[in-house]
Amino acid sequence: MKIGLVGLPGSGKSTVFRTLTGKHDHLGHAGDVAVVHVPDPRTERLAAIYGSQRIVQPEITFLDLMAVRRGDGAAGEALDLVRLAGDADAFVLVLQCFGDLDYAGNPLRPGADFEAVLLEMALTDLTIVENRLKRIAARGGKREAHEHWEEELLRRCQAHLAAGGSLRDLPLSEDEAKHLRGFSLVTLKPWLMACNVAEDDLTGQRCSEVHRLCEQRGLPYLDLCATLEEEIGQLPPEEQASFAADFGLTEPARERLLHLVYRLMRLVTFFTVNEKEAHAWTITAGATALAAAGKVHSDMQHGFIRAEVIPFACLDEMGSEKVCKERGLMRVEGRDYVVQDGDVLYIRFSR
Ligand SMILES: Nc1nc2c(ncn2[C@@H]2O[C@H](COP(=O)(O)OP(=O)(O)OP(=O)(O)O)[C@@H](O)[C@H]2O)c(=O)[nH]1
Ligand SMILES: [Mg+2]
Repeated sequence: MKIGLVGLPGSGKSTVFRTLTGKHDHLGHAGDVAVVHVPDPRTERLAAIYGSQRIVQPEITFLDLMAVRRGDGAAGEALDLVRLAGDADAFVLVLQCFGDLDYAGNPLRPGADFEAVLLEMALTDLTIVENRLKRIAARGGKREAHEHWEEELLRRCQAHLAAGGSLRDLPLSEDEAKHLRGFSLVTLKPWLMACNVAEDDLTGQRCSEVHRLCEQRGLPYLDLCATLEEEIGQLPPEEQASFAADFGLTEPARERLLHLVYRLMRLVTFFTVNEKEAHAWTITAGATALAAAGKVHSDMQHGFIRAEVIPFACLDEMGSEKVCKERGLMRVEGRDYVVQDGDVLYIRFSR
C-alpha cells in the first residue's frame, strides 16, 4: 500500500510526513519515501496458530510529493506528480488551514484552495486521457473494435474531467474501471483530505467550508495540526498522552492519522500464513481475490486457480486450520471474490 501526500506549496506535507513516519530529520524533498509499519495483533495470533517462524506486519509506504500549484495548467508540473506517484494506491491531500496568508502571500482561502487543487488533479487526468485519445485518432481507419470501445470510454472521461469532476465519481463497468486503472489516473484513486489547522483551531472552525465541500463531493476528511502533532511525536513516549490530552487529543497523531487512513480510505488487511511466515497485507476495500494474489506474487495472479478462505475470527476461535476445515469454515472462492478484512487466504495457482 502506497500513499502519496500532495498539496499546495507550504501546506504542511513534509510536516505530516514526519509525523506519520517518525522521521524527524526529514527535510522534505519531493519523492521522499518512508515505510511505516502498522502492527496488527492478528498477525501474531496467526503465527502462534501455524507455528510460523517469521512475522511480517502490514506496511504503508508514504511518499512526500512535490507541491501542486494553482493554475499552472495541466501540462508540466502536475504530470510530474503522476510520474512520481503513478503507482500510489491512494492520496492524502494536505490543505493549509492555518495562518492568514497562503504560499503566494494572498489572504488564505482554504475552500478556494481545495477547489483549485481538485481542478488541477482533474486537468492532470484530462491531459492523460486526451493524449491517449490522440494516439487512437492517429490510427485512423486501422482502428480495431476494442479501440472504438476505448475511445467511447475516454470521451466520457474527457467530458467528466473537463467539467472538473473526479473519475472516482463516474459510473463505470468493471471492465472499464479495470482498463482505466492502467493509466495511473489520479482522480480515480481514493483521496483523503487532511485539513492542516492552526494550534488554536483544532476543530477546524476556520475551514468549515472545506468540510462542507468534502461532504458534497463525498470525500473523507480529517482535521489535524501538523506542527502540534509533530511536537507531540518528539516527546518521550510516556509524556505524549498527557500532553496530547491537554489539547483534547485522545490518541497520538501518528496512530490517529493511520487509523483514519485505514478507516476513511477503506483499507482492508488480509493474511497469508504457513510455517515459514505469517504475513499481513493491505489492499483497498473492494479488491478481488485476483488482485490480492497479485499483491503477494505476480505468478499467483497469472496462474490463479482459486482462493481458499478462512476468516481470522474462525481460526482465532478454533485455534487450528484443521478444525476450521472439519467444521466447514473454509470456503473456496474464485478470482472475483471480494476480499474481506481479516480473511486468511491460501491461493492455489499453476506455474
Ligand atoms: N502554524 C502552523 N504552521 C504549520 C503547520 N503545518 C506546517 N506549518 C508550517 O508551514 C511551513 C511549511 O510546512 P511544510 O511541512 O514544509 O510544508 P510542505 O507542504 O512540505 O511545503 P513544500 O514542500 O515547500 O511545498 C513550515 O514552516 C511549517 O512549520 C500547522 O499545522 N500550523
Ligand atoms: Mg515539503
